[in-house]
Amino acid sequence: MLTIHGVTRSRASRLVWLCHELGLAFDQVPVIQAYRLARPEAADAPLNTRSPSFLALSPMGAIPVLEDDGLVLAESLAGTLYLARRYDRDGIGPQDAAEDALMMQWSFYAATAIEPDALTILFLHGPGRVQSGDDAALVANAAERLVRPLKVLEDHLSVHSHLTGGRFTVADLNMAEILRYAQGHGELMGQFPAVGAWLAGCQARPAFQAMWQARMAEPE
Ligand SMILES: N[C@@H](CCC(=O)N[C@@H](CS)C(=O)NCC(=O)O)C(=O)O
Repeated sequence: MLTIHGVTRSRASRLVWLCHELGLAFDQVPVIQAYRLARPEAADAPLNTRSPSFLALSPMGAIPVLEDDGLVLAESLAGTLYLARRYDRDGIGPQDAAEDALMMQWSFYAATAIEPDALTILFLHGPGRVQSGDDAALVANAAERLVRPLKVLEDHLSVHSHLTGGRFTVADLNMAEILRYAQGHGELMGQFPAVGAWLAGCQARPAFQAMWQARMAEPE
């Protein structure tokens, strides 16, 4: 049995979505981010990323952690790429080494060229958030830096239905979950209609919806 350590309101969403795509049953241990707790070290604090028992499993001290038959993976994208390869269904995983490389390429591009600035937008640009001048400048810089990778995606998705292989794969899932962080920036995303249409298609999938329902059911 697979175990996902981490609440769904975290990067664990990637693993939860993929397990639904692949039809995989999993246990979920609701480890929460320490920064969301007032006193994560308190004896009565819920299991969190600073809890000794969690740190014993993963010294990196972040969620999600995926466990499968003794294998422990503490990077979300290592987890999704592993699951797609090991338990492929409907070609969500790679069919050969070249596809494998392309799926890694898009996933690493998402994590390096997009995720840091997209997270800035998620944390500082949310609806109803009062923005100080400093925050507004950080968001503007992040949005400006995202134009280049989003243009790369826009050009690609204007001529391809998906990132690779002409079908929905783990590369689309990894990219979509990372791009979601910037989705609240309508002015930025509105410049890239092909990206918007592709993202809407990813998020319309029943497996995404199942993950989203679980995520919304968790306390904020
Ligand atoms: N690169 C890591 C990042 C993991 C990460 O930063 N996770 C956040 C939650 S989404 C976390 O656990 N933060 C709490 C903490 O660092 O204590 C991955 O993709 O798995």
